[in-house]
Amino acid sequence: MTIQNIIEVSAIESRIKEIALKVLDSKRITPEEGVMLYRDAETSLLALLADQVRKRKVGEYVFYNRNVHIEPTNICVYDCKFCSYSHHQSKESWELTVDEMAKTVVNLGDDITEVHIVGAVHPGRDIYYYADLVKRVHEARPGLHIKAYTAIEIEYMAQRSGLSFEQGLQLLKDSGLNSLPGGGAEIFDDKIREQICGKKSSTEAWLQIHETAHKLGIPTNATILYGHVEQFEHRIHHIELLRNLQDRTGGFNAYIPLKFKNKNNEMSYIEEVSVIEDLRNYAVSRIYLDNFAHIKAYWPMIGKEMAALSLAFGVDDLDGTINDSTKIYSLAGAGDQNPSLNTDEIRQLIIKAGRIPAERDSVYNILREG
Ligand code: V47
Ligand code: SF4
Repeated sequence: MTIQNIIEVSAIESRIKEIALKVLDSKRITPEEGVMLYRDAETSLLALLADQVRKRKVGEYVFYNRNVHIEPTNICVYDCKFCSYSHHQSKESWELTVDEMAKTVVNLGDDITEVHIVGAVHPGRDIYYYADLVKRVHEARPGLHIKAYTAIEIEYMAQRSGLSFEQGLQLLKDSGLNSLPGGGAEIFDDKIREQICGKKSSTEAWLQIHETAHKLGIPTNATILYGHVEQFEHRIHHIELLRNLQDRTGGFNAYIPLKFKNKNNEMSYIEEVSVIEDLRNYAVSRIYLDNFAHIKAYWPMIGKEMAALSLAFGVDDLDGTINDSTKIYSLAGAGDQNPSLNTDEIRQLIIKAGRIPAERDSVYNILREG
């Protein structure tokens, strides 16, 4: 090592130390500092800092809920390069009828508290179709929380029906919709977005739909699709926009990093990032998003072992006990091909990690502790 190298290394170490002290002192870090953490911080330090932030937010609780996923169709007007799910890739088209979906809900066990409805963007369906679906689900099980439709689906259905985002969201809310999932955010940098999903909604539209939802009293989640062609700067830019919006509205419940999976899609030539990178990404997200209450690990995507590990890197929420209907990830090569964990298995996983299981409803009220 040259003297120049030694001076540079020690300058980086002292900057990282300054950032760490800021985090421990509950101070907000800047985008530049976020990038430095991604690039230069030791993994053990990231774990320690993320754990501190997590403790301040939720203590020792790890949340889970009882939910099911319904995917209405895989027929899509878009053709995102990372997608293994739409009919363009799977070469098989399918769509469920409203009757079929309502029947699924009628047959659910009494313990299920949430239904998550997300699918592809069907060219033939307008907002009245989707409002009717929500209404039928609500009528079938009035107590069930309906988390439905990504901003991408909402943009298309509202525009197709000649409604503004606000009018469309209000119609869905009046029909029984309770919250929006976080999908479709992908990556907010315009150039990378153009590269991986050029035709679909812009960053601006995604943020506008979530801001409008918050204004109407509809809470939402946020995601990122990471681990493909983006750089650390793009991930920070993404969470910076989310942090700014959350400062204005407070309407986000949880942030869910989604790791790019490379099977059966047009981006299969890209190698998936390592599990260490996944853990580092959870940690930096937890540290950076100081105004988000929850960081969620989507275990059907990363597998049960990784989900357990993620709890040491800032994660406090394991998505619910999902039935086997989630095709978005199994088709893209996710570890758990039949993603189902019963509540006892989830609770055991949390207890083994030294934390307190907390069954929650969809807005994080605790229904059962321990
Ligand atoms: O937006 C698609 C992602 C998302 C791939 O809000 C892929 O609680 C990885 O948003 N590799 C939809 N990811 C799912 C989603 C979600 C999931 C769980 C919980 C919540 C919530 C929301 O799935 C898409 C896209 O980013 N996705 N293909 C792939 N190959
Ligand atoms: Fe369609 Fe969603 Fe797949 Fe894009 S990611 S092609 S919008 S189903």
